Amino acid sequence: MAPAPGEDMAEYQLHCMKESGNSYKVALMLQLARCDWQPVWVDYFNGATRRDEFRQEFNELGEVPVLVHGEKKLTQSGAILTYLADHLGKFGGRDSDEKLEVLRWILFDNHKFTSYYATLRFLFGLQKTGETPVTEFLRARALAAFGLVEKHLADQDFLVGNRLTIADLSLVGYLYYDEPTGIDRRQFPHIRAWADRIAAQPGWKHPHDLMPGNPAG
Ligand SMILES: N[C@@H](CCC(=O)N[C@@H](CS)C(=O)NCC(=O)O)C(=O)O
Repeated sequence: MAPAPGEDMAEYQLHCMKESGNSYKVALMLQLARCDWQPVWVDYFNGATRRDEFRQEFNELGEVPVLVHGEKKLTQSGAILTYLADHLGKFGGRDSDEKLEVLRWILFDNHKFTSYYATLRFLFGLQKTGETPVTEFLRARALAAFGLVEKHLADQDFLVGNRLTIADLSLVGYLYYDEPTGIDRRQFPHIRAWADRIAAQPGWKHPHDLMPGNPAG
């Protein structure tokens, strides 16, 4: 919930909900960087992001996450993570080559890793559509993307530069949720070890412990 007028506001407000791995990417960044931030719950499942007021006030694209930082309203988790890495001087690339490498992984994540996997989880795990040609297609695409990341992580602890960056925070966004997807993640031991490595970072929290769900339960 947004703070009432006059109530103390944190430096950053993250419009989000606990089911959203895209929001979690930003929540985890704020958490690991020990920022002064607060979540603001968005009633996504009752269509809040589709309403004109949300689109006019927060995001013309009709999506969470939205990060409010003073006068700035930022959207797209990859853009927000890049802004925070630059602003905070944390978890970004150390030079222009690393920055490009981080961007490359974030683009891959948004196009092929999160996008297929999160849509599969939404349909199969949350909406419980059962198996359909769409879920089969998404699973095949997600498995291909997982395979590429598994190979990359076979001989390195993190995606870029052997240290935690916003590329890791972006790709790992959906990997702590338990809803069924029909993908057995035990097939991907390097991805599992990498997600555990991120979960071992000081201050790490599960998405459900960082962001609110429906207060009505
Ligand atoms: N590429 C975007 C994806 C954001 C996104 O898809 N957000 C979902 C929730 S996880 C959403 O708000 N969807 C609303 C809709 O599609 O109507 C990002 O990384 O921020």
